[in-house]
Amino acid sequence: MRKTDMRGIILLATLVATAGGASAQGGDMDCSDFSSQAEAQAFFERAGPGDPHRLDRDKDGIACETLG
Ligand SMILES: [Ca+2]
Repeated sequence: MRKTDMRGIILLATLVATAGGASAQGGDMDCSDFSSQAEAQAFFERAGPGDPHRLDRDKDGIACETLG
């Protein structure tokens, strides 16, 4: 296999992995989908205003207080 072929395969795999991550973020996320509060908080902040995933039910700006 030529080196250029391998680069194409790696690029394709990267694109597929990126698309998979994007579609996962498109679905509704719950606090139980995160392993830590910091992770949930980062996602909550990236998701933008309006709390579309309802990670901050009491609307104090802190997502998933119940996570450690
Ligand atoms: Ca909260």
